[in-house]
Formats: sequence, structure tokens, C-alpha cells
Amino acid sequence: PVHRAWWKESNVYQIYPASFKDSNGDGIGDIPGIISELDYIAGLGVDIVWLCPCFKSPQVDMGYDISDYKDIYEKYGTLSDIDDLISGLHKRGLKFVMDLVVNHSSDQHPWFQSSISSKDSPYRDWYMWKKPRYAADGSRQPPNNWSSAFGGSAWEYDANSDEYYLHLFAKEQPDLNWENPKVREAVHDIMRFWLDRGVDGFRMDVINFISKDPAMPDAPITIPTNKYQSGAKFFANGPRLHEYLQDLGKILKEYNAFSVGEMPLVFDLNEIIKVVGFDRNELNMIFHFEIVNMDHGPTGKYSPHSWPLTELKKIVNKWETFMQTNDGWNAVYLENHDQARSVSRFASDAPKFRKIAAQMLATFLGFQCGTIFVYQGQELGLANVPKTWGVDKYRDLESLNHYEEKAAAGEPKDVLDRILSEMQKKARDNARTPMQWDTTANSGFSSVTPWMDVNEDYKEWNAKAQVNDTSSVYAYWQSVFRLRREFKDVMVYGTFILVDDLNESVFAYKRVYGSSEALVVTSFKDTEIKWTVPKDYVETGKILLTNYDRSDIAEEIVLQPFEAFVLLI
Ligand code: TEU
Ligand code: CA
Repeated sequence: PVHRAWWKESNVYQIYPASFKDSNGDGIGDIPGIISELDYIAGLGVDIVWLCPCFKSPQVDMGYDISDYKDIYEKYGTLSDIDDLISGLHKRGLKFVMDLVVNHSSDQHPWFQSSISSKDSPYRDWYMWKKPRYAADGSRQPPNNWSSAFGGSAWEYDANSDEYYLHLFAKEQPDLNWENPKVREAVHDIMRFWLDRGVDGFRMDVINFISKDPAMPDAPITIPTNKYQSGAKFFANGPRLHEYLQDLGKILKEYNAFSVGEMPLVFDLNEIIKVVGFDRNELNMIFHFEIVNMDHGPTGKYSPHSWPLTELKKIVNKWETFMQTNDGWNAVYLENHDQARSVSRFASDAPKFRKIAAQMLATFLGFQCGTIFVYQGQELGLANVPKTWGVDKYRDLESLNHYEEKAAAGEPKDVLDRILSEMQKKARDNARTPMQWDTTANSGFSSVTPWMDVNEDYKEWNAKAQVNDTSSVYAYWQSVFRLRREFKDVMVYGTFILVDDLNESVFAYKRVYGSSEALVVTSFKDTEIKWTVPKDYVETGKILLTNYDRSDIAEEIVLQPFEAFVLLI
């Protein structure tokens, strides 16, 4: 039998502070803005709010570059605002999870400022410094060929000390050296600081990158046209990861805290079960990237790639089955602040399908075995930015660096246009446009022009239009969360079984718990399609949820475009 736990029965709503709600008219979202919408969030029926980084930061990477782990970014508010947010959530029975970004800090953090000031600094060894290499022609080279996730080398040269420091992300995000016990103690101290303040847990940024192979060998050449290569093999799920996570796990356990680790580039599921196995005392669950990387092409994210539905089935089935046979737990998501909008990416945002398609995805996602994560705006079926947006409207360094690198290399206009069109499909900025609250100026997000343009569709697609409409995407998500609660045994703890594995149009699965069973049927097709309902369900299946007002079930049915329904026996 599956172990029960409160965090398995909880569902999470993710907030991106810059884009949620601006309370003081500076065009940037803030904590008082979040507090003013707590009833909206609680009304959705979620249990936990995860807030993306809100700490002091120069904002090179939207707060994933932290310069003070124990203070708040001034444009978002103050420590006392956070206290009010926590008590406002707790009053409504919700928990509060913060982002713990400790693979790297900001280069403006006093630790790094001291580290770079001199080789003799007591903080020198808090970051990863290495001597240059020299090529045959005598030119100075980085210590290895690793690439940064945001372009170029993962190493930055410091002339003062004639050494390079490692940054797997931007050069303003130097990697902390977890081999140093002082660094680990500092992280433990940060965790206790927030847990003592009432925080209920953490989402841990790229937490599987914290232990690197100390030899730091050159990475194999995977994309020959690139100068630098992914060193993931030597820093993802590295040699001391479990030791470090067990230390964090002890603290989490002490506070009965929630934890989800972000884990890109996982190659071995057995490494994952060591993290999330019930008795391991490391983390509750992790985010894997197999689904959200499905549409990345041969030369990376901004090259196109299409996938058959059976590919999605293989991935979902693999993780669901693996966790239930190994006593682990899944984090289930399609969206976050790094991913494009799911309705645009996995279904259809064409006006005639958008609402139905968003509800279909809510069904597909919402009844899987795992903790469900919904990202702000997903509950409204918000879509990607308009195809008409030029590169000047984008704000994120990840896509802009990529585009500018290609432009600087002299790529012709048609190549750059193709990159822009891939950005419209996959760029992180698709998720970062301001929240759409109502039909007033700036979508009710702010009284002034926001830091990033609002999606032009806000007059039709906004919260106000949906909260009291029982047929809305928002109302549909409310039903999903209500049903998960009402039928907890089967919907939370039931075994996941894939149905009709080879069908390229319909994704269907069962959840089975003792004698109760649910069947979830979702069509990913934009045309009608015939489907055969399993016999047991034709006779006794009761419709729990439908996005088309379906009222009867026969053995042979015709599914409407993006139709979804859930049956219970
Ligand atoms: O993301 C880590 C990560 O690997 C990606 O999802 C990232 O967006 C990708 O490499 C870009 O192609 C986390 C955060 O979620 C992200 O916002 C931060 O930028 C990143 O870590 C660095 O802290
Ligand atoms: Ca503000």
C-alpha cells in the first residue's frame, strides 16, 4: 500500500511575483499585491502557494540571482509583508513555500564580493575557482569546455587572480562550492531562518547540480556546431548529491516541511528514487524535464521538433509506474515560469478550441498520481504571447542571449525569424506576461505600463470573466481539485494504469484503488474521433467531469475536438 502523507494530498499554485499584481503603481508586481488576491487563490481550491524568488537581488535572472538570502527585494516589499502573506495564507488554511536558490548566488552577494576580492579571502573557497588552460598557440582558455545555460562558456575569467570561476547560468550567478562545509552550513542556516519565520517548505532550484565531479573533465561533444558543450554528465546528480540532500532532509523533517527539487537533465531513474523514495529522507518529490523538453530540436530549445502523443504517454507512464512501484512520488506539471503556456504548446489556443483545450489539459494533468502544480494564469487558460511580437518585447536573458548570439554571428534574417518563431512557442517569457485580472487598462495588473507588456487578449481572457462563470477554465480547475479531495483514495492514492497505449489521438488512463476505479479520457485531437469505452465503464460508469456536457456513455463514442471526461465506478 502507498504511504499516505499530507503533501501527497496537497496541490500547489505557483506565483511569479513580478507579474502577479502591482499594488503601488510602479509597474512591477509585489507582495501586498499577492495579499490582495488571497481569496482568489484560496477560491481555486489549492493547498499550497509557491512563490518564486522574492529575495534581494540585482535581477539579472528575475531574482534567481540572490544577493541577500534573508531579505526581500525592495520592489516586492519587506520582511513584514512576507510575514503578512504567511499569516494571510495560514488563516485560510494554505501553506507557503519559498524558492531556495542555492546552487549559485548573485555575483553581488557579499560572499562572492569577498571571494573575488583576493585569493586569500576566507570566502575564496565558497565558489568554484580554477586555473586557466593554455592552448597549443599559447592562448588562455577556460578550465574546461562546459557551456553556460544562458550562452557562452560556463567560466568567467578574473584578471586580478588569473583564475576562472564557474557559472552554470549567467556570469552574474557564480556556482557555490558545496564541497566546502561552511557553504552547506550557510544553506542550512538560511532554511532555518525561513522555517522559523513560518515558511512551510521549499522548491529547490536546480538542486541536482550542487555536487560536481571534482575533476571537472571536458564534456563530450553533443552539438558539434557549438563551441561549448553541456557538462551535465559531470554536474547533474553528482557524487555527493545524496549526502547533501540528506542533510537538508533532516531539517525538513524536523519542521515537517514540504520539498520539491527541480532536477533538469536526469539520466538515471535509480538516482531519482534515492532522492524521493519514501524512507530516504531527502526530498518529497522532484520536477523532471522530459515532458517540457519534448519539443526541443536537435540543436536545442530554439530548434523545432514535433512529437507524437505516444511519446507523451511513454514519459507519463514511465514516471507514474516507476514511482508507484518504488514508493516514490511525482510532481505533476506542464507549466511554470520557465515554460510556455500549455494550452498553446500541448493543445490549441485557436479561439474556437482554447477553452475546451485548456479544460482537457486540466483533466489530463489533474487526475494523475502525484502532487499537481498549477502556474498563475494556467487556471484561466492563458496563452503564449502574440505571434506579432517582435524581439524587443521579450525580456528574458535566456532567449535574448540566444537570439543576440545568432545575430552577432551574422545569421541571415530568415534564420533569425525562425528563432523568433520558436521563441513565440517556447520562450520563458510566454509565462511571464502580467496576470490578467480584468478588462481595465493593463489588465487590472497595474495602474501604469507594466515592466512587460500584457498579452493583447486580456479583454476576453481574464480572471473577472471566469470566477463566477461555472463553465470557465477556472471553474473547471475548481472541480478538478474538489474531485481530488472528494475521491481522495482513488484520485490521490489509486494506481495509475495507462489505457489504449498506442492511440495517437486519445490519452486515457485509469486510477484504481481497491474496488473503486476512475477512467480519465482526453482527446488531443482538433477533430472528432471515434473511441471505444472499456466495457466495465459503459455499464456502471458515472460521469464525474466533462468539458462538453457529455451525459451518456456508450461502448462506441465520438469524442469531440479536445474532449475530456472522467468516469467513476
Ligand atoms: O531553471 C533551471 C533550468 O535548467 C531551466 O529550466 C532553465 O530555464 C533552462 O536551462 C533554460 O533553457 C531554474 C529556474 O527555474 C530558472 O528560472 C533560473 O533561470 C535557473 O534555474 C537559474 O537559477
Ligand atoms: Ca509594485
